[in-house]
This record gives sequence, C-alpha cells and structure tokens, in this order.
Amino acid sequence: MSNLEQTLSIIKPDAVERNLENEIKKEFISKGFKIVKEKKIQITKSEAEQFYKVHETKPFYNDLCSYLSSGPIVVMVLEKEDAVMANRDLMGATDPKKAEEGTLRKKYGVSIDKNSVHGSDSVENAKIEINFFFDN
Ligand code: IDP
Ligand code: MG
Repeated sequence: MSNLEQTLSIIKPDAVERNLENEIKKEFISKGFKIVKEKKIQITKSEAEQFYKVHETKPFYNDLCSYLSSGPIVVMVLEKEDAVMANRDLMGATDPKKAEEGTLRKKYGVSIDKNSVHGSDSVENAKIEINFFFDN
C-alpha cells in the first residue's frame, strides 16, 4: 500500500559553508525524494533552542543550538514513500564515524556535532518540524 510521507531535512551550517548544498540536494533527488519546499535561512539561537527543545537536558544542548544558528542552513520538506525512515537511512548514524558507507553523514559529516544534515525521526515530529519552519 502506498504511504506517501513528508519529512523535514536541514542541510546544516558545516555543509552549506563547504558549498555542499547542490550535491546533497542531488543525493535526495537521485533517491526519489521530491523537494516540495525549501528555503535558505539563518536562524537565531533562541529559534534553535525551540527547534531542539527535546534535547534541552543534554550536555551538548547549548553548543548544538549555537552551532545550528551559526550560519546559513537550507531547510527542506522532502516527500517520498516512507520519507521519514528513508531519509534517516540515507543520512546514516548521528556520528559520521559510525555511519555506513554511502550515507550522507559518512560522505559529508566531519564530526558528531558537524554531521551535515538533520532529518525528522518520526512522522509526528516531521509534522511539528515542518510547521516550525513553514507556516501554512
Ligand atoms: P540525530 O540528528 O541523528 O537525530 P539526535 O540524537 O537527535 O541525532 O541529536 C541531534 C543533534 O545533536 C545531532 O545531529 C548532533 O549534531 C548533535 N549531537 C547528538 N549527540 C551528540 C553528542 O554526544 N555530542 C555532540 N553533539 C551531539
Ligand atoms: Mg534527532
């Protein structure tokens, strides 16, 4: 049965800074994702704190929010069958050192904090994250 989903993807500052935006978009397109919405923005630290609120008790929370707000990011709504899990698979493990060959984080990530891409971890969170960046 068909299960068309949307998920939120972010090309993080480390990847935008290295001009990987187009290369990473091609990866999504070649895997059958449709880029339904996209914008290049820079968010404030307080917006990053809201976005990553689930991590507020983690020791890395402050650095994480400083980092996500440190430079331009590309925020996209990706659409595909089972998009949430398909994007998690394409991204690979959070830590690029542990990510499998061929995944985006293996290819482009430099460290656990500078891991190049974000992707929603569930359909429910995808809806919340899409609404956070795109209001309508
Ligand atoms: P995810 O991005 O694979 O979903 P999460 O556990 O949701 O991973 O963590 C959000 C982001 O926080 C990660 O992408 C990574 O940039 C950062 N992060 C996660 N764990 C650590 C850590 O142990 N040290 C530093 N940064 C971390
Ligand atoms: Mg996560």
